Amino acid sequence: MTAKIISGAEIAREIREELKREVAILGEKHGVVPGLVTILVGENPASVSYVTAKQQAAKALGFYSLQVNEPETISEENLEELVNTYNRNSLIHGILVQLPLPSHINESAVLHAVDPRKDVDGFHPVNVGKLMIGEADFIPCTPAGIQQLLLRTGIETDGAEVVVVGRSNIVGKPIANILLQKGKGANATVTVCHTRTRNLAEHTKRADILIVAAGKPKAITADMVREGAVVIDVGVNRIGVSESGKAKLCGDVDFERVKEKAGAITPVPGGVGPMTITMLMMNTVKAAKIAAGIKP
Ligand code: L34
Repeated sequence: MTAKIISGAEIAREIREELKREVAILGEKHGVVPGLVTILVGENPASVSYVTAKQQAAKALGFYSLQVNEPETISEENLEELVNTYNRNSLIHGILVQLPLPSHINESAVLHAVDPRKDVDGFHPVNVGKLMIGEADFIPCTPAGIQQLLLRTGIETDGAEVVVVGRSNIVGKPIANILLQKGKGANATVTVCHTRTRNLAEHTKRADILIVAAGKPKAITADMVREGAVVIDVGVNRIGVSESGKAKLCGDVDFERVKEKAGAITPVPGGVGPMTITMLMMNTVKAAKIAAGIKP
């Protein structure tokens, strides 16, 4: 079998068109302009590229958007004070602090400083807890993007065996939680595997839907995938630089071989990545609506 390629880039474009119309209506009918600030500490090239893409997307949708760059040496206290400035700024509905942060800064202390109502990343404990009980306002962007990919590709999750590889707070844990909730685009039987899982392949081979966020190139090979399975590759590994100077990327899945066996698969780039950015936009529109007392 040769897999259907699930184009995250294409689905992301579709959703952004929908959002663009929604933002226009918000402005005309309610005088509301969604506001997003993205805070970048240091100059990690991957982070620079992601934050730049987030700003471009925000501008293209007609948001009020601010990019704040801070040096690698900023103190935790000053970073938290900066976050507080935007907690108090009524033009800003969404605050994103790009991760990872330098090692001298306590990441969770900074994430906890974000007002949960402006937490468009869905990383604040209040929002993590709400997600767990099926009352989420803001679902973290990467897992939200994965759920949208499945929904919009018409992939049935109800009763499906989903196997997640990776247990990070950004991807593994939230996607597992999302897909086991009651409801549309969920209702799955979820297994979460990680670095201490005894026989990884034994689990992955059972999956109807295999979601890989291992952070390791080619962690999943063809022999680990069931014939016809849906494979979602969350990995974005930088494996060199092309002649044109652009970063060469690969996922966590051995794409060339797995695509001959899977029923559907997401590419890297052009799969989950663009969806992550789009879900940030969706969450920011939602935050703006909630702040204005409009039903989201
Ligand atoms: N706070 N930090 C916070 N929120 C997030 O949701 C993120 N993440 C992860 C890293 N740190 C974060 C992102 O934004 C990963 N991530 C992310 C965002 C976008 C893309 C990949 C990861 C993306 O657009 N990837 C493109 C390729 C981009 C390139 O060429 O570098 C793709 O097609 O996969």
